[in-house]
Amino acid sequence: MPKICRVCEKSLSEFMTFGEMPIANSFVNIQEKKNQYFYEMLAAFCENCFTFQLLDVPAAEKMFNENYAYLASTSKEMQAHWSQLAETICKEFKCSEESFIVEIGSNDGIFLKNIADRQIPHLGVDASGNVNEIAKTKGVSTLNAFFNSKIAKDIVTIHGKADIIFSSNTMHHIENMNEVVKGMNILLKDNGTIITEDPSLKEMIIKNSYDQIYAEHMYIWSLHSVGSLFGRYDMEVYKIENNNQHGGCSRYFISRKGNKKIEQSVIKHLQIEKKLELHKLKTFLNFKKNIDHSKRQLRELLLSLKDKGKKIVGYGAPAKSTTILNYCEIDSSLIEKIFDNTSTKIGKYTPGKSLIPIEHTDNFIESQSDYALLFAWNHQAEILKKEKNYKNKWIIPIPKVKII
Ligand code: JHZ
Ligand code: ZN
Repeated sequence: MPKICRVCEKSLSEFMTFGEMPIANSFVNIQEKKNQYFYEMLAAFCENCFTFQLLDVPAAEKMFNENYAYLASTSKEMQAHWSQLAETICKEFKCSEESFIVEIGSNDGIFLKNIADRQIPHLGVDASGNVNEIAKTKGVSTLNAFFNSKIAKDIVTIHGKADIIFSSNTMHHIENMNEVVKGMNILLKDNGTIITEDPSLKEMIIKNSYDQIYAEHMYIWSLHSVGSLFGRYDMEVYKIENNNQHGGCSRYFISRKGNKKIEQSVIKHLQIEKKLELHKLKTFLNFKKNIDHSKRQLRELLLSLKDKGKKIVGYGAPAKSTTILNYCEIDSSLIEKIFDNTSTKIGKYTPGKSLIPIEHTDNFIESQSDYALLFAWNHQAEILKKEKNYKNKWIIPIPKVKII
């Protein structure tokens, strides 16, 4: 039976298995170690609408619930990033007390806090109750729900339509994206703007950052595929911006068709994607080869260091580390512990077969390791600055396995 694309319902081309995977953000405690949920992580590409996606993924409630481990505000750099964007959006779209901004996937309020501080009417919708509660403490109004067309109608009834629908690092987490875009279509004013930001397929292919792929990241979007998705609802991308967050993200500005002039950035970006052949299956077959190569290199390096009696720890336990650890078959015999500053992860173990204990980053220096594998490679500058007293070696896993 061919598998069907979630966006356009045509047949998918499966190009790779990562093997058995746990849910990336489901860090486990001692009692949960033996009773984990696994699924086979299979990657596929749709040659019709150009969407990169995973095949079967765990039910949304298994991934986004009261125990959701990722707190966006753990990084100062991320706080600055969203505060700057809020300022830009407020200026560019002349937001005022008359405006209404809705965020889908508002996490701990890292973005909407900046909107709330300006007294602009807003609403954050997030499926994970624990992060909603944190957002509320920052003065952010939130709704604990999975966004869909029903929720969109309810919001319109209570608050009216939105001038801006914002969504960062969320569009790649939601299985039924047609339902989300239907909801956006209901919620958006005729001249409103949708702004979404997600890890970019272009950057993932260039950097070989396969660790962006895990169940929660069931899509990695490109301008080609975002265009296909919103095109189904008579909307189009009129502007695109790129930044280095999370290893390389694209920010899409979307309006109803013909409402805004298509900017040069869109035309240029489409050309770059075509040059990289992001619309062709052969690119993903080649990606698979590069991923296999990276696994071999990382394992060989860790095994040879262990042979020499070196002590190796990890730094950062991002969701991304679940893919690297499980796909590269790394456990606590190779990496003793991982240091991370997230309260919801400390004292737990990395999920799946890796089961590496996580400790607070305050204990990093005194652990006296010879090598620290930087799983949070996208925060390299911030972390190396913070840990300037660490005098030994770092192993950087992405884009190429290297020691610095
Ligand atoms: P970080 C998350 O990905 C999950 P992750 C999610 N699926 C998503 O889409 C993206 O974000 C947006 C730690 N750390 O940001 C904190 C330190 O310990 O790369 C985090 O556990 N010290 C929602 O999980 C991890 O590293 C530090 O100084 O891949 C980084 O996770 C810093 C800066 C981070 O996101
Ligand atoms: Zn498709």
